[in-house]
Amino acid sequence: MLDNLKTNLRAAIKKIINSSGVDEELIKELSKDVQRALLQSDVNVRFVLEVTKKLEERSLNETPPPGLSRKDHIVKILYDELAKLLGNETEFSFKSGRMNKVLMVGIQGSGKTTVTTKLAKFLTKQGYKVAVIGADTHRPAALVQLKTMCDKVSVEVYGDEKNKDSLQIVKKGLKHFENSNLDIVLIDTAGRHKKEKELLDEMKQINKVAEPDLVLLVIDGTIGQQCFSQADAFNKTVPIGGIIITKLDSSAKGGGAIAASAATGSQILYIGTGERIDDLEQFSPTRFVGRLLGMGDIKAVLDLAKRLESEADEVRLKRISSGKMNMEDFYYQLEEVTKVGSLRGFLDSMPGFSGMVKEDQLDQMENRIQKWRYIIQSMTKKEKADPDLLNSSRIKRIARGSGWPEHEVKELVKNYKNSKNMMKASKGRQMQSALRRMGLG
Ligand SMILES: Nc1nc2c(ncn2[C@@H]2O[C@H](COP(=O)(O)OP(=O)(O)O)[C@@H](O)[C@H]2O)c(=O)[nH]1
Ligand SMILES: [Mg+2]
Repeated sequence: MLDNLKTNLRAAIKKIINSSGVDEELIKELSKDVQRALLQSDVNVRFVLEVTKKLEERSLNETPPPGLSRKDHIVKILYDELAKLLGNETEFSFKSGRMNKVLMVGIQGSGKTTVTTKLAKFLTKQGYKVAVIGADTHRPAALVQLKTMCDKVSVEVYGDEKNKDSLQIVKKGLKHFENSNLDIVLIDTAGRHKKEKELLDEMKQINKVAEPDLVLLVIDGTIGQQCFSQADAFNKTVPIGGIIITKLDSSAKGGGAIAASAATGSQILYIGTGERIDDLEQFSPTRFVGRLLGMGDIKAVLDLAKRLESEADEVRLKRISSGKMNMEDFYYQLEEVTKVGSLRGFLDSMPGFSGMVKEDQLDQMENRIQKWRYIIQSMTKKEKADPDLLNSSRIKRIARGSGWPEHEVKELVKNYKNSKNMMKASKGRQMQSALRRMGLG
């Protein structure tokens, strides 16, 4: 699957790994290689440029965490940016204790019926009780195809060859399964329409009748970046809850298909990778990119990066607790607070903050942190490392840069100093226990 893309990306990485040193020229070359690889896989030009611009910028400007080589850091950046291109990392979860209705939509030949049977098996294996409704009334053989395949995995199919009214079939099918204690019912629909509008109209009606919990759009991956407009057209008619891209085994345009689908904002939930019933995979952007780049190489790098990040945290904590906190550390603490989201618990045990904040002031506090974030971001590296440099002319500049008045900058500096002094007085004990309680220390 996506063999060309895989080969080209890996070749690009190899060039970096085998180079004697990293310089701007090499990064530009990597960027060009990646561009070529993605374009050949039919990824939209705009996405390609976004990815490689980020890749160049970050590779040139970011300092790798101590201990991680510049080369490995660049590979990690490439991995990050590609994964970002392919969408978010969420999973759909079926509600327990009732029948979840899943409507399969897509144009004829996209692979709906095939995916329906694949999914029936996949979900059955996961322990769900699954059944299928065959509502493709346009193709006489459709029901036979569905029944033959579902029989093999002991999944019941409801259908009626003589009935040409797909809405009625859906209604009757849902009634038929009403008391069967099902977890999931998959509804396979038709796609044989001369005009796109007719298909979309029928989808709208079926959607109304079925009231599905999840609408899955099945798209043929061989159409590449055109997936975007197709998904968009469907999405305007029925709210698409997830996308399945098929035929990735036989498509050179798979990369483009995945990127374009992700760009619609809908989650890609599964991919089809062959004609056999087991050729279905749950989709995860990071796992997918990992495999694309050769997980063997990349996983070690990622593990190392993660470990180094946490080691860097330790060094920081030591610095904070010995009273040597700088503005960067202060910023880091603010970030941790918002990341973890338990502002209350954190503030209660932060010297310099506790007592200052009452319950009803929490919102205000969050606004203040946001403000401080902008202000700190307007400081130079030097100023962050040594906030004692902040004289009135620097404060004036920072105020202008951040868009906040000078007294706000001064307020931040005052709080920073308070926090630093108290941290020193308590030898960081309070800070550490707060972090530990949140599983950070
Ligand atoms: N190579 C390949 N072929 C597929 C895949 N999924 C479906 N097909 C083929 O695509 C054709 C149309 O599939 P079908 O399920 O009938 O599409 P529908 O009209 O949307 O129901 C069939 O010949 C399938 O075998 C896939 O992941 N890989
Ligand atoms: Mg079909």
